Amino acid sequence: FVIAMSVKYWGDSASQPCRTIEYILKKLNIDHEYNYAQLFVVTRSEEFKKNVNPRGYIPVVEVDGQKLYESATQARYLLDSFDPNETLLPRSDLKERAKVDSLLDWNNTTVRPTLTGQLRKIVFSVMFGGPEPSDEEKKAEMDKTNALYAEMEEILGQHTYLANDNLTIADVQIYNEVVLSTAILKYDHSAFPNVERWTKQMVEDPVITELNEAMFKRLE
Ligand SMILES: N[C@@H](CCC(=O)N[C@@H](CS)C(=O)NCC(=O)O)C(=O)O
Repeated sequence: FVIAMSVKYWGDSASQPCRTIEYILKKLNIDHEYNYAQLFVVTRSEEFKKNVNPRGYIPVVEVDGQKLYESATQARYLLDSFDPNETLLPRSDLKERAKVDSLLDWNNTTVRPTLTGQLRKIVFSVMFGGPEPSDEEKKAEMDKTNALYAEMEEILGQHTYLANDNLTIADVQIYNEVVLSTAILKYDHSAFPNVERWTKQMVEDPVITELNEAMFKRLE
């Protein structure tokens, strides 16, 4: 099944979408060249923009000399190319595939803008000398986050994981947003028991635990 391909990766474990790609590289044991590209430092250098990604974002994956941008695209490409199983990302059953694709899209349109949006507004902007958010702004961000978790609670009431009863790459992608936001904001999920159950299931995967540890080390 596996065709010989040359794979290169640029990223940083502090980044949520990077951890999704690192998860795939580790889980499937994909031989690759690893390039540490420190978030906000290397990513903003002219050299990185010139040679790796003109948008200045990580993760970046290169396959046989072709650069791939956007973690959801990279995840699909790597799993479609290297995964002999169809659990993380269904391939032949298009209806099952659509469930996972839909969640990856939902991450880009909603989950990440909500959770990372909140972190930017409440924490990161201040760290970089931006304005302190007002109580009203903080409340608006928290309301959006609570509404998001309510939606996830509903989904996770229907099956064990987000797409179905197996862990898929959409769980990994969305979990990576949830774990960072929860750690920084000390968010309490107890009002959402299915979400809490799901976050506990996710850390039963040793690769998730390993990547969380790498993330926490970077955040120290
Ligand atoms: N939609 C993109 C998001 C990529 C992104 O936002 N990357 C952030 C890290 S999480 C980044 O590289 N930021 C670099 C910077 O701001 O200098 C994806 O899924 O790959």
